[in-house]
Amino acid sequence: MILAGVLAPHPPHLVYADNPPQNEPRAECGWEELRWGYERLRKSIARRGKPDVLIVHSPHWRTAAGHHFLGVEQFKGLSVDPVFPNLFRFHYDLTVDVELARAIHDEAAAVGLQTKMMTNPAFRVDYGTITACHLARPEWDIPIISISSSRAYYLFNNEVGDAQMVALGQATARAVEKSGKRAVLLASNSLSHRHFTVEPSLPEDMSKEHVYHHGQYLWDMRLLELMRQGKTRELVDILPDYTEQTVAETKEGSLTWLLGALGFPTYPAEVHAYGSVIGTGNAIVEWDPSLQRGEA
Ligand code: 2X7
Ligand code: FE2
Repeated sequence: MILAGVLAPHPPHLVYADNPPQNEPRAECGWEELRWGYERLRKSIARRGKPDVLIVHSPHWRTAAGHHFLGVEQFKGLSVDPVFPNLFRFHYDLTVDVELARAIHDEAAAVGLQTKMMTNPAFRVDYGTITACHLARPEWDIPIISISSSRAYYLFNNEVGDAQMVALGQATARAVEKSGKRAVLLASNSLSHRHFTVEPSLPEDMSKEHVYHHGQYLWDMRLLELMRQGKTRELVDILPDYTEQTVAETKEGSLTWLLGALGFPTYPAEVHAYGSVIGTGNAIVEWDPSLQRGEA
């Protein structure tokens, strides 16, 4: 079953400011609202017991053709953010639930999506995967599945991209149900994405952090309000325009995948936090499917 669905943004700044032993750079503080939001998320999920697997869709593993899945049981290495190598140099050692990854792959292929298992053991796992998984569960004590972002939005258009991601989400949900495992789904994308092009000399200087543009802030609030009201079909209807107007990271498809997997929730989502990182909009939002099932 899907234990929780989460919009789990991945600015490396949040890991940097948390100072985990795996990350080389050290920070004084920073982006507390978002980091405390992740704390609230972790507590909320913990109340439902230990998940069996985290399934993440990442905007920073970009594959030229189709949807790819990590397909090796263990990955160990150093992940460096190419734009912020001063903030994120993270030593990871993670396990993958290859059996369930393959089951999602097969469900997706069966409905005509182009798919591939990634079986190169020397592959370097991207920071969108690592950051979202780390912030959702810093213990790294359960296996993960990572799904790449295809180029459908760019090669065709936002509507085609969203349609593919709904199908991929539905395939993910079918495979999870058949497996009997308790999965947490992480859509690793930020929201609005116009941002500053110059970093302050002290990256965690919060006197320099703010929303980049009021127009894109209003768009983010509109989206979050629809989530809070359980109007996710309406949300997906306006998503192509939202993505265009705010240069949003929803163009990588993670949020649409999540809503497809959750079957377009009509129950309210819990917004644990909203905050800006170098001007981008980031929200930590949780859907608890037991509300739909009437268990809560
Ligand atoms: O990848 C990101 C992001 N999505 C948002 C903010 C800052 C950095 O990296
Ligand atoms: Fe990003």
